[in-house]
Amino acid sequence: MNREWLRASRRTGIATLSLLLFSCRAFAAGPQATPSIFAPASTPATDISHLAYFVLSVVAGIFVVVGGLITYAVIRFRDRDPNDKREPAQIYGSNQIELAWTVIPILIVVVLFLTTARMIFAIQDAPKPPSALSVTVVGHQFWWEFRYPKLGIVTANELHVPLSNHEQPRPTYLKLLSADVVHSFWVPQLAGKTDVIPNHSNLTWIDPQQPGLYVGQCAQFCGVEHAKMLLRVYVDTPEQFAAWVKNEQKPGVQDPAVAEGRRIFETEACMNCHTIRGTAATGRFGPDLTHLMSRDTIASGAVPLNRQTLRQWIEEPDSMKPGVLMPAMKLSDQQLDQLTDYLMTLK
Ligand code: HEC
Ligand SMILES: [Cu+2]
Repeated sequence: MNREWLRASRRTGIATLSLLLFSCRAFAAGPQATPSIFAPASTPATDISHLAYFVLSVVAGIFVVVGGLITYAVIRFRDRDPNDKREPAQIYGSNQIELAWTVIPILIVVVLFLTTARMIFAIQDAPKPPSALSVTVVGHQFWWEFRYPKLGIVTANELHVPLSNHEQPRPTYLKLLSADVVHSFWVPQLAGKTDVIPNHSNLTWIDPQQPGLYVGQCAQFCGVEHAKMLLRVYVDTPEQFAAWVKNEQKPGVQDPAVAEGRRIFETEACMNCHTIRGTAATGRFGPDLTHLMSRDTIASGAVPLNRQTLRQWIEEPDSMKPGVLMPAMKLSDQQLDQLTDYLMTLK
C-alpha cells in the first residue's frame, strides 16, 4: 500500500516537473510578440531575466533540499511495526540545528536582497546617452498617451521607438506621468514594471535590439476597463522610424471630399475631447486623432482598426470596451458614415 502510494506520487512528481520545464521552454521559444518575461529583447529586461533565473535556481535548490529531507524522513522513519508503541527519540533545544535553520535562511535572503537592489539601482542610474530619444508617457483611464517633446509628435497606445544596438546605442527614455489614477507601464520583453503615479514623475528606459512588435499592458488595477488597457511598442529600423516621424509631424490631411464629416467632428462634442492638428479640435481628454489611421488598433489595443470597427466604436464605444470614458453620441446613420469617412482619411 505504502509502496504503491510512493510509486504513484513519484510518477506525479516527474510529470509535474516535466510539465514545468516544458512550459518554461514553451515560453522561451514563443512568438516574438509575447508578454513573457522569458523572452527579453532589451537590456533592462535581459538583466531582470538573469536575476529571475538566479532567484529561481536558489529557490529550486531550497525546494530540492527541503523536499529531499522530508521524503527521506517519511520513508526512513515510517511506522514499520504496528505493535511498536514506543515514541521515537525527542530532540529539544539543539543549538546547532536552530542556528543552522536561522542563519542559512538569513544569508540566503540577504544575498537575494543585495543582488536585487543592485540590479534595480543599475537600471535606474544608467546614464542617459545624448543619442537617447525622450518620450513622455501619460497613463489615462484606460489608454496611453505618448508625447515626443523634441519631435513635436503626440500619439496614443502605439509607441514607436528606434532600434538600438551596442555599437550605436539609441535607447528610449520614458518619463511616466498619470492624468488620473495609478497605472503601471509594463512591456515584459523590454523592461520591468514601473508605476505611473499622479503628481509624480517616474523614469524607465528601453533599448530594444530586435525590430518588431512588443506587447504589454497596464499592470496596476485602474478601474473597470483596466484589463483592456493594452500597450503596443513598435521597434522600427532607423529608416522606418524616420519615415514614421516624418508622417506624424505633418498636420492632419484635410480632404475636401470629406468636409461634411469634418464639420460634424468640429460641431459635435468630439472636438472637446480629441485633437486633430490643423482643425479647431484641440481637446486632450481622449487620444490625439491627427494620424489615427497610422495605427493598427484603437481603444488601447483592444480593437483592430478598420472601417467597420471604427464606425461601431463611434456609434457605441461601450459595446467594444465596456466602461469606457467616451460617450455614445447618438448620431444618425448618415452622420456616422460621414464621420467615419472623414476619420479614415487621417493617415
Ligand atoms: C467625453 C470625451 C469624449 C468625447 C465627447 C468623444 N470622445 Fe472619442 N474618446 C474619448 C476617450 C477617453 C477615448 C479613449 C478610450 C479608450 O481607449 O479607453 C476615445 C477614443 C476615441 C477613438 C479611438 C482612438 C484610439 O486611438 O484608440 C476614436 C476614433 C474616437 N474616440 C472618436 C470620437 C468621435 C468621432 C467623437 C465624436 C462623435 C468622440 N470620439 C467623442 C473621449 C471622448
Ligand atoms: Cu491603467
